[in-house]
Amino acid sequence: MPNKAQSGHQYLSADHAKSTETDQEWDQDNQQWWDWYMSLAENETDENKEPLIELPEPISHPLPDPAALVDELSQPFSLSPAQIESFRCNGFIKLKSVLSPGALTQLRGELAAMFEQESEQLGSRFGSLEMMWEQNQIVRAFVFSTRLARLAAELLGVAAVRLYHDNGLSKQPGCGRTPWHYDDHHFPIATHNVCTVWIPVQEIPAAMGPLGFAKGMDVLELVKDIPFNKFDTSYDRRISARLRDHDVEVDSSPFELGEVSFHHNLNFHTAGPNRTTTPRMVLATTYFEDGASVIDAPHMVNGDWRRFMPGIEAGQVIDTPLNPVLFRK
Ligand SMILES: O=C(O)CCC(=O)C(=O)O
Ligand SMILES: [Fe+2]
Repeated sequence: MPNKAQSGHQYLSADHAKSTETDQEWDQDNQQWWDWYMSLAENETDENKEPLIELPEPISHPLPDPAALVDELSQPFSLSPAQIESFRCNGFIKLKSVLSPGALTQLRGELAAMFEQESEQLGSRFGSLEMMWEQNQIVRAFVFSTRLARLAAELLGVAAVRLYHDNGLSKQPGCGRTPWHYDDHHFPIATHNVCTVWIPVQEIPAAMGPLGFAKGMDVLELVKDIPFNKFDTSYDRRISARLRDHDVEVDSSPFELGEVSFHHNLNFHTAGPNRTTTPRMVLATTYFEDGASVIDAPHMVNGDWRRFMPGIEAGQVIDTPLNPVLFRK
């Protein structure tokens, strides 16, 4: 049994477990990647003994009719110059009332049904499903939403964005923290014009583990000497300590229903544990600037990236049918 300080070992293949190197590509699936990755988060052992907070089922709002859903997902949501400036300066933005309660109730139903099939195996883990849009028309409508893709393009200040992948994330009741990280470490895309929209499909009170963002595009510079460690929680712990030592502000505020966040791939973020009885379900969709290529040397932290960009090799421009342009000015 690996000890706590070596928690990552048990999730790695024999090949990965035998050295501290991270340059070899990931050799398991995306769910296995998340199981490994979540083991790199430091958790309070005392907190985990407290009972979970009992929450009522999320409210079911009346579903929109299909035409209303299409309309909602395609209408522009207007951003002020101050909001764009805030995203570029802080590396993230939270926007309220981007999606209606009914549309989110509908999306929650679809995600819940997909996770339901897995829930026995999921227990208190961090469930991840991706490329759902290939199979589910409602998820596809959200992933292909021009309202959301336009927001991504306007925040990044680019003419066109493509899809990297969708990601259904269910932080199950009792699941621990998400380790501090920045997504440029995860995505093998050779540009900084990348962002992710994180769409909660129920309210996320503090006890359910909202995504928490470190403010400032300069945070990476502040922590870049801290080495990533694939076996233990040291990276997470040291980033946390560094942010504290430098009084970096962290926004871990709750999410209302209808509120979404966009985070840049250089933004450092984390999430608290889910100490409630309700799974914390979200849809996260990642966009990148049209014209970007795969990095020259993909590595284990890039996970199952070949599944998201089939047939494309290191260094090549990303233009597969699974990475369509979702918005062009
Ligand atoms: O949902 C979480 O806890 C983490 C999600 C995340 O890191 C992301 O969407 O970039
Ligand atoms: Fe992330």
